[in-house]
Amino acid sequence: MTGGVDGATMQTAAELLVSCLESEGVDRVFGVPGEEIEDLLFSLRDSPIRFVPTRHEQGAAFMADVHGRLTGEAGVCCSTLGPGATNLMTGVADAQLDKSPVVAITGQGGRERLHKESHQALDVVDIFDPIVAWNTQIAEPEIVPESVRKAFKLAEYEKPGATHLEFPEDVAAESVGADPIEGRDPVRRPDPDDESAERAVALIEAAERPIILAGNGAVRTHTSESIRAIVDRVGIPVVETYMGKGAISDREPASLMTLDSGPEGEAARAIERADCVVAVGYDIAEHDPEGWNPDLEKTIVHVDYEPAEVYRHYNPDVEIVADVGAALGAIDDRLESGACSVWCGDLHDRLLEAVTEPPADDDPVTVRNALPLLREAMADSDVLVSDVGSHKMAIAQSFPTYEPNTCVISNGLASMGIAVPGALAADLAVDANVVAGTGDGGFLMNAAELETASRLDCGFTTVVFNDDDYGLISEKQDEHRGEHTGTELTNPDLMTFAESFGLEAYRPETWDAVVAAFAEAVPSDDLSLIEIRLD
Ligand SMILES: Cc1ncc(C[n+]2csc(CCOP(=O)(O)OP(=O)(O)O)c2C)c(N)n1
Ligand SMILES: [Mg+2]
Repeated sequence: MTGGVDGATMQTAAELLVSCLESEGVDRVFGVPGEEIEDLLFSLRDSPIRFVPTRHEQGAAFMADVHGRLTGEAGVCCSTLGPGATNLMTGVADAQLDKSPVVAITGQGGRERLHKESHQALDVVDIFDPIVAWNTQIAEPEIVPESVRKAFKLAEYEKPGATHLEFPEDVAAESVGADPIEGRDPVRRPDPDDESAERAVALIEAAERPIILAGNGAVRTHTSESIRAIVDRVGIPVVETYMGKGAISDREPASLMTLDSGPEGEAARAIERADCVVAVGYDIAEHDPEGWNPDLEKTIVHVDYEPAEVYRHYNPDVEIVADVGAALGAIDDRLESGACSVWCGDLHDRLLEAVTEPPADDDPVTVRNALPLLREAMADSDVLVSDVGSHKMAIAQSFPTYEPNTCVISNGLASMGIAVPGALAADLAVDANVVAGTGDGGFLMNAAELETASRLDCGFTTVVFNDDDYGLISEKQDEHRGEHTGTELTNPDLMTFAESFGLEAYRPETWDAVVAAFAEAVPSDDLSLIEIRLD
């Protein structure tokens, strides 16, 4: 039946919303069902898009988050109203602060009951407002196409983030005649202006110890090639934030790995010594510049899609606001070859050697000692998704990364519980082996998603670094007060636990056994769990 806008077929608003998702290229929606999204679920059933029921809305949002981060295309998660929506929030907030494109859809009661106290009804648009880039209620069926297009456009546009659509159940069931609005080519940003590029180059050439600080945006916008071109020609060293890992291969002699890498954070000391910092796609939410610019003495060149945040310790001398790759190209075109002498001596060699050296037989079982063995078992293009805790600091600082987007770390919201659902999403998104590296605390927050993974026939490895503790918090309290409290945990038998989900389970007791477990589990197409009991 036709009769809508320009003769469009009449359908329910839920069917139209699903057509709009199809038009955006969505192939999966992660979520937990509820009565108020019944029309949406049946419309999804009748479409090529797969609805993936998860065990918790937070897991669904983390899956969308990591999908968005790895592909640049918005991941989609959905929930019912009230409790479903509040459960979804942490993963949505993680996407927003980690600048990962996510579209969240929540159901809502019918409009006839939203003006009064009503079962499970919360003002979800209001609650989500501070944690998303854009947010609306789909209050009329006719606005479905514009709402969905806008949600995807704003989620995926640099800098990406989360958007939210609320879909009341009575709207979902109404009949409407409208077609999706097709997305066009991605919006391109202008090239940098000559004056900014020339000023940046003059500052870099005048510096004695310039350095590139590559942030999350450098990975997200695939600028590795442009960074490499500059590095190759002028010999400038590069240090990465945790979320910038892989912006340049850690095999490159110019790489100083991440901030704080090396014994006693030698890489951090290198950036402290630098007199000019070229910050590429650097997000303040990820790493406080006060750490590397405490005395406000550094010259700063800001290269990003957006102007710099106003921040006393990050007040750039020049801001190149443009397409990041084009901005780096403009700098590269103007820099004299060899303009920046390599001033970090053999720091790269020492850093890389320290993190690739396998442990000796009697070395203690620590995350840092296990990482060279894990690195050895993983190909350059395999993906490690880290959880948040003490193990994350070790992974960020000591897991050499050779390609962009192969070490996924949440360092904006830095929420525990991302690794297992994140690894599931990575396993679906990339053609490579995937490993979740997690602490015991974060693991059990979303371990139920192992069932989702097994139902989807995923094949990734979860490595649980088990210290029966919220370890990072103990460490911090010990540093501050010489003692800790409120952090000790007990755990179930993780072997039995993993096996009950149908996983292969390993608890290696020696370094040789760790090597063997990694070698068997990582390339396997089955789900597996390796428990590393820390000393
Ligand atoms: C959702 C959430 N809750 C609390 C915190 C604060 N926090 C940061 S690290 C950490 C401990 C993590 O423990 P575990 O997962 O066992 O990792 P470990 O530090 O032991 O390696 C906590 C509680 C957080 N970042 N996210
Ligand atoms: Mg722990």
